[in-house]
Order: sequence, then structure tokens, then C-alpha cells
Amino acid sequence: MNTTDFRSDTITWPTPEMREAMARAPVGDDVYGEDPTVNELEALAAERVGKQAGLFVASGTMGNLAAILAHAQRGDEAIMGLEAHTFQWEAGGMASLGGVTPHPLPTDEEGRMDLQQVRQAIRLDDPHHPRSKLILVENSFGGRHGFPLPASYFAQIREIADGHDLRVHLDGARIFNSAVALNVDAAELTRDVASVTFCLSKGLCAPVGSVLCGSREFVHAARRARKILGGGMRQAGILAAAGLVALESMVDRLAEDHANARTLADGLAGIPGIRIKPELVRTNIVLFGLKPDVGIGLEELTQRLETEYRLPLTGYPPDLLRAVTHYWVGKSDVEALIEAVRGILVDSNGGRAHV
Ligand code: TLP
Repeated sequence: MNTTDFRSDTITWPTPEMREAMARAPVGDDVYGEDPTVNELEALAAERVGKQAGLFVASGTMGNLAAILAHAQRGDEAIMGLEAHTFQWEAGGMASLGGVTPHPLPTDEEGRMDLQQVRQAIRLDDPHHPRSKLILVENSFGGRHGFPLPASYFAQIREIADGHDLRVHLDGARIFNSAVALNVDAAELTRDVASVTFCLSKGLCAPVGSVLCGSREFVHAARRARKILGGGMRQAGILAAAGLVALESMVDRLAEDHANARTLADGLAGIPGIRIKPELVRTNIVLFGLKPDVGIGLEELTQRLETEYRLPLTGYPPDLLRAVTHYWVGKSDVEALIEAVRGILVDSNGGRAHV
């Protein structure tokens, strides 16, 4: 039996077209700015998100951290969602390497911070406090079912930031998922942020890499930050070539992943014992939980899905599971997952469906 991996879209393999492009890619030393394929990717990426320049980085985490280092100094503070990737899943890099204090605020079920709370979080110029410098936003918002936030939210955040001379950086790891789900150009969603990182190696299937985009001046500073982080790569065109294929031919098809995620969410919603809000599933991330008294815990459910059905997914702390759809997961795999969850739940309740 083959494994169908629902743990993340990060597990996606490069497509055959990408492997060919990688083999053919002209390369040079990118630290000297001489890799033509990296240069082409950076220019295309910047154009797609409506910015002046781009910087190819090894990962989304590196892109976000390089942005924070370029925007902020030690002793500065960054406001962000409590559930944001930059706060929860990036090993505290902004604090440990950048000396930047995170100031997390709760988000609503779609991933928005409350605007009044954002205003209140901005510090007075007082020697007791860190200096407010940055607002970090995310789209799609991974911790909230990958919800695609509209441009209007970022315009509101920008207005607050501009009023206090703060910069806004967007963790747009899955910005193209949001753009496709909302049927807008990615550039519309990035118009009101100073900088954006997006990932080539998630739903877009490239094997490695993200691009950090912003003004020319910002990217100049971020290039130095990338060097500090050890991220100056050499003949990286071999990786950038896959990124070019990702941007040129893998964006529009994300709609299929979204349709599969919605099928999964609707199917799970039909299983007694499952806790899910399928209407929040608009891109490729499905978060769901178990109702009390279902006769099985999250850990056992995950383990049985993996060992008995070869359908791995991940736990999402504190009390949810996450299944992510992507290029290497088809509609029949989604149906198999729904039936597997149904079977395990019926089984664990002595053969009866839960109420
Ligand atoms: N997220 C990974 C894990 O780290 C959780 C995943 O499987 O989803 N921003 C967002 C919103 C992300 O989801 C991720 C990766 C990143 C940034 C970091 O990207 P990488 O893994 O390239 O450093």
C-alpha cells in the first residue's frame, strides 16, 4: 500500500518539469550576484507580488528572519498574532538572533488581530519599554485553517503602522493560495506591506526556497541579513530553476488543492464525533478535533491512520489534527482519508456511530 502524506504541503516532491529545468539551469556565483537563474527568479517573484526587488532565501523561516533583521534593531519590538508562524514555529529566532521582542496578540478564528488591540500594543516612547517597530502579519493564516485574509485587513494594519512609523512584514508563505482562493492577484494582497516572504517549496512543489520581496533599499539590507544567517548560496540557480517553474506553472492549479481540502472538510463534518467548521476551509489546510467521549484520543487516531491506512497527518497543538492537501494528493486519497477516520471512530465506539 502506498503512503499518501497529508502532514504538510512542505513534503511535496519537485515535478518532472522542475527536475528537467534544474538540470538545464545556467548558474553562477549568487553571492557575487552572478547567477542568471537566481536573478531571473528574484525579478519574477518581485513582479508577482508588486515589489521592486526579491531575494532568494533557503526557507520561509530564513526569509521572515532576514526581514525582521533588516527592519528592526536589537531592543525593538514586533507585534504579531499569538497563533502566527513567526511566533509559534520559528524557534524564537527574532529574539534569540535579532534581539527583537515579540509582542503576541490573540487572533480571531480567521487569523485577524483586533485593530484596537494592535493600536494599544504600540508603545509610548518611554525608556521602560522596548521600541515598537514592526507588525508581522500572515496570509494565508496557517494556524487558522489557512484562512485567506482579504486586502482590506492589510490596508487597516498599514494605516495603524503608518501613523506610528512602524513597518509591516507579511509572512506570505502561502500567499498564492490566498490569491487563488480570493481570485485576486497576489500583488493586491501585498500592496500594503513593506515586505513579504513567500514559499516556493510548499503547495508550489519546488524542492527548496522562498523569496523575500520589498523595495530595492530593503532588499539590499536583507541581503546583508541573509549573509549573517549563512544564507548566501553559490550556484543556487539549480534550485531557482525549480522556483521559476513553480511560479509559472503551479499557481493556478492550487484551486484543485482547495477543492480537495473542502471535500475533506465537508466529509469529516459528516462524521459524528468530529469537530470542524468546514466553512473556514478555503485553501488547503484542514484543522479538526474530536468531540468529547468519542472513545479515542487524537494520538491514537493519528497513529492508526498512519500504521493501518498509511495516511499520515499531524497533530496541531493543543487539541487539533491537521491534514494538508497538495499536488501529490488526489480526490480519491481524500475520500480514503474520510472513510478511514469514519471507520476508526465507529470501531473505537464498539461499532456504533457516535452521536
Ligand atoms: N510551516 C510548516 C511547519 O513549520 C509548521 C508547515 O508544515 O506548515 N510561514 C508559514 C505560515 C508556514 O506554514 C511555514 C512552514 C513557514 C513560514 C516556514 O517555512 P519553512 O519551513 O520553509 O521555513
